[in-house]
Amino acid sequence: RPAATDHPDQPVGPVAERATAGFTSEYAARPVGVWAAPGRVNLIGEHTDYNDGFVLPFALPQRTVVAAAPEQGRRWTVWSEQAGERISFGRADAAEPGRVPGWGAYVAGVVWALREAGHDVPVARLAIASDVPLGAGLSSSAALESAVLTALADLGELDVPLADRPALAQRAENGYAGVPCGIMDQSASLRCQPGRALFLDCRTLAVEQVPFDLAAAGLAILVIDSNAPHRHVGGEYAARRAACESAAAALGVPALRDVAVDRLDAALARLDDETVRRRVRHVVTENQRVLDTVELLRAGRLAEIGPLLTASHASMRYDFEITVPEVDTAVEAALSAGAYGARMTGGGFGGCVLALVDAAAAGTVASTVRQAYAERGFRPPSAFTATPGPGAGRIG
Ligand code: GAF
Repeated sequence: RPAATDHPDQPVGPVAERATAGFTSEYAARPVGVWAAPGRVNLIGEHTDYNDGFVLPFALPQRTVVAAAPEQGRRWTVWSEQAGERISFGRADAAEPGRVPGWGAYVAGVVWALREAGHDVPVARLAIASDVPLGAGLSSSAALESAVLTALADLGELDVPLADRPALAQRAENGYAGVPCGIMDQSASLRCQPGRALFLDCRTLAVEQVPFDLAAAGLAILVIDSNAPHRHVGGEYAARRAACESAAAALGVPALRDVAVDRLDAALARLDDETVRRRVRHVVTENQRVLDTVELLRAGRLAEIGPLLTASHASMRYDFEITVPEVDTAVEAALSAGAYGARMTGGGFGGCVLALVDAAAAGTVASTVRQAYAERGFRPPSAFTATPGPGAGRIG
């Protein structure tokens, strides 16, 4: 029976060929199927997901591919091209968070989360290849979780509705790998559609597939990898999350989502810590910027979202304090070269910047950013243009 997530129209690209070839050489057998899940770029709505707020990501064409087949034995075996190694784990390992370390935790975590939810997860052999850049804030871990989840659900014919999958993949990351992320990245990887941005209400998990046809508007999203070295990302992320949660408690609301933007000043007046006030202001105004962006996209006014993107960056820079000099430089240089708007995307402290540009200007904007980097002695950035691709599904 066809899975709900099938995308038979997807071409089997080089990554899929590498996963399949890897499977064949590692296991001396053919996979029974091939599944893929994308990385993501978040158009707007940063650090709003764990505040029960709004996000608007789209799927990248870059994907993580899993070639897989069921296995008679008792251990899951997983080969990763990127890691250059093969690991295996049994039921006991998958029953106890932390027993499988490193990249394998994201695979064992999916088995764990599915089993915890009562599913009879098939034992399998997997081979994984990916062209989602690692550690660039483009959700390589969510792509891995989502690809593995989609593959195992199909292989075992598990009854896991698409709408329930992001929470399972997030649980793998929170509960097994120990990363306190929100639900955005897994939702993007699993639920995005080509040519659309995914408007997600992180409280109700309601989604709207918002038209985002850049090419038709003569526009492009330039993704610039800041190449900034990672700086305490995990600890800072957890600290921002804790500050938001304690502010919500102090304000007597379930989450910062419940602070209305027209009541923001009154709410801020009730908080005595200046840093916490700025954190709250970011989240509340960022939620409103997502809503405003969605309104413009619904009306087909794509270029007009530029100022919202740039305002989002300023909010992350001065209020949430999650940017670094490399990303600020990339944003400023992109704007100086004529971008409609630019902002850091993802959790922060490095990672990528996105710039909304005329399609014909993408090269000029990228070279202006490179030049600004050279002047400041930063490691050269890399850049590519991104079009919204499909979410996770079976591709072979
Ligand atoms: C990371 C997290 F994984 C997401 O859940 C989200 O909080 C994001 O940072 C910030 O918007 O990607």
